[in-house]
Amino acid sequence: MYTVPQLADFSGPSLDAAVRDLLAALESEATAVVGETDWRAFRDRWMARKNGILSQVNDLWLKAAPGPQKRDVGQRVNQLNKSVEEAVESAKGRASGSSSSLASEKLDVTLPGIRRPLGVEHPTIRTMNTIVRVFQRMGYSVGEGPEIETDYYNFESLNFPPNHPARDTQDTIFIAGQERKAQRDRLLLRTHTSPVQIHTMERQPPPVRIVIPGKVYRHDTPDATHSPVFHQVEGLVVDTGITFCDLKGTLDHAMKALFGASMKTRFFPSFFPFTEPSADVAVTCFKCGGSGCRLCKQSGWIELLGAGMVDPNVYQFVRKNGYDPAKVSGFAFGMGVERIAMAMYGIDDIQLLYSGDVRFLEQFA
Ligand code: FA5
Repeated sequence: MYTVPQLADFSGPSLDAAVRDLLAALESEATAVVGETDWRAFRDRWMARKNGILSQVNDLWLKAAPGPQKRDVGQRVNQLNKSVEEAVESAKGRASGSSSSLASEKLDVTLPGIRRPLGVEHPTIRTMNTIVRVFQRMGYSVGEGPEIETDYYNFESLNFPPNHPARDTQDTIFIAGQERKAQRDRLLLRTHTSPVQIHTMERQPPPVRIVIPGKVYRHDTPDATHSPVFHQVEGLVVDTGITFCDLKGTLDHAMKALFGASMKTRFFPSFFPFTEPSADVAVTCFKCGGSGCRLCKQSGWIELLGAGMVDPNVYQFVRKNGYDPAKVSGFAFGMGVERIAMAMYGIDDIQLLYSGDVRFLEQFA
């Protein structure tokens, strides 16, 4: 490793030899620099104010030179300063792999580019958006609500009193460790989008015309038409003089807008605590055309949604906000989005929608 020598004499040949040795050391150390860390060490070894090689040259050669030789030594030392600066600068370019190494690279503009595959909407989300658009065209607004709900919004305010047997049809996941809370404040994963009916009526007085898409959770065993996590689109209309005819006409129009003018709908009597009367709405089975198969459980019909006239008891929970059952009436419905996607695209197993199999999903691109 090079060290700056003390000069025995300051004659021209002796200075020439010393300068030659120093420049040789500079060149070989500069070529050994490969990375950022190397370069820093190289720079400091040669240029550090305290004890760097240049500062030693200054002390041992320039300051030590006798008066008559000072001028000659000074010129050589200036030259050395420049050489070191240049060597450090060009080593920097190589160490960072930047400009100088890029300059030596060639760009072949004829090579094919990197093609990034474009994603598309999942068929479930696409169906949900299609349903929402059908209702937007009828003048509905669009809302949202939380997936984690309190017992009050998911059940109690929808007229499912504590311990009511109808709660069993919508068992779900409850957040643990809430025993100390009053039952109505306990948190759970919502089993349907209907709690957003109450949130909406708390936020705005009648008239209301809204659809609410979202994800819901149930303790349901997976099979060809059931999943423990699925999507619904809720609808709520409240105004003066709304009747069951409005409900039937609206849903029949929506089903025809989704499936085509020849699609038949059927209203079966049903029960929901928050609607009276209530109905399950089904469409002709798209697989067997109505003759009966495994998918429709031999009934010829696929149930797509629940609906009914808002039960006057529900208005009691939002009465302060202008919902007087003597003055207003309304209807509500909740559609299973996956079931509608299945009917729209002829998918005979709901589980395919959650499998994440690209070969399946690509068909909807
Ligand atoms: C309800 O969830 C009511 N909240 C619907 C409602 C809203 C009625 C407003 C009256 C007024 P139901 O449990 O039937 O109802 O579910 C509605 C739809 O969700 C069903 O018709 C079906 O299409 C779909 N669905 C229900 N359970 C599942 C499941 N496990 N997997 C996939 N889809 C389901």
